[in-house]
Amino acid sequence: MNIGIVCYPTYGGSGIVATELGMEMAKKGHHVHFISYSLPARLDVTLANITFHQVNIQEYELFHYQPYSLALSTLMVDIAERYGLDVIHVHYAIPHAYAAYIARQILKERNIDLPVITTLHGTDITLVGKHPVYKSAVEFSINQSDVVTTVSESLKEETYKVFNIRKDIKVIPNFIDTDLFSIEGDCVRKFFAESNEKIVIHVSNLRKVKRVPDVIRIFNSIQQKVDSRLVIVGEGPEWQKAQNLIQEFGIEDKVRYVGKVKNLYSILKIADLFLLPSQQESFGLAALEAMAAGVPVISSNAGGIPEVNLDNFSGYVKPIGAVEEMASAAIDLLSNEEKLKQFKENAYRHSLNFSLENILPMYESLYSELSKKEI
Ligand code: GMT
Repeated sequence: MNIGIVCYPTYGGSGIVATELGMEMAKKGHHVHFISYSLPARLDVTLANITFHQVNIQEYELFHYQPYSLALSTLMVDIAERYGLDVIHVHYAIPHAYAAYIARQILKERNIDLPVITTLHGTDITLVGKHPVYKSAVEFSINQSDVVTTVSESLKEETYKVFNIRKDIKVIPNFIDTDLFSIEGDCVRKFFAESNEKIVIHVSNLRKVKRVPDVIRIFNSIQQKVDSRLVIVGEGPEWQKAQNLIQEFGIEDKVRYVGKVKNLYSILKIADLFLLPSQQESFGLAALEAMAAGVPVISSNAGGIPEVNLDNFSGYVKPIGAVEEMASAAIDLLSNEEKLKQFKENAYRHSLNFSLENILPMYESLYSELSKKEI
């Protein structure tokens, strides 16, 4: 099959899921065409059957905002014609689903049928998509997609609540390549903490929805009771605010900021606990990655997180903003070696439910149904 995948190239979860999905399909012998404004962060272009197509924007002084959707639709049309795409799968509705609708209409005039799958990832519904400036166009393009999927039950419910959707939405949870996370990373542990110290970790794009100041507050309480260090991975606008709090608490020597990392797996492997106190989270891919590395999670109960992190099993799930509750759950877990060992094992075991082998066939059968081709 010839599959088109449209995604954001950044470190955000939607781009990561799209990239991993495309690379797996390529490994199975399908030709996968990635379309984005720059090379997706985790895309390995040295793999066979993968082509990357960059959306090029022509700058013109008349435009205050360059028309990205137009350039994207045009590129989709070109690629569909040139490579005979069987299906196009867009990740994140804005503006990808809208651009796919236009591309499809153009192709129809040329007697080409291009089925469209739209996967909704979270903020394209819960934060950006429902805003009145986008709502009608987002609702329209979701309804025009041949198949719509969400990454959690919670996001599906939210989509029906926010928009007038006339289609069945299919839930296909996010997945991970569990083999990647099974590598040993203990050798780097000594660069992050003393042997008697526990390592607490947070990985995100440090945006407001992640409640990064809560991460610092929770850790501040933890380090008063448990010898520990905090490792922060990622880049984003809330880092400055977090730094101010770190200084205010006087815990600079206990917090290590590493920015974006290539080898996330090996850093996750050295951690004892993952913090995800988000305001909104349709799924929480970062938590799942931690669990696959055998790291329990203390999280909020936002959106789809409770479908990933099981309360009192793979970690603890507390109300959004309940910093002290999260801190005492963390202290309890980190102070009890037996329990911590059990929760690490539970986290890993539960992550296997979201393995590539379990989830990929769901996408494969969608592609096959829509293109009327055997996979
Ligand atoms: O906000 C982010 O973390 C990035 C965002 C994205 O679209 O890239 O993540 C969303 O999609 C991820 C992959 O499906 C989910 O794991 C995240 O929970 C979701 N983020 C939010 O809903 C805030």
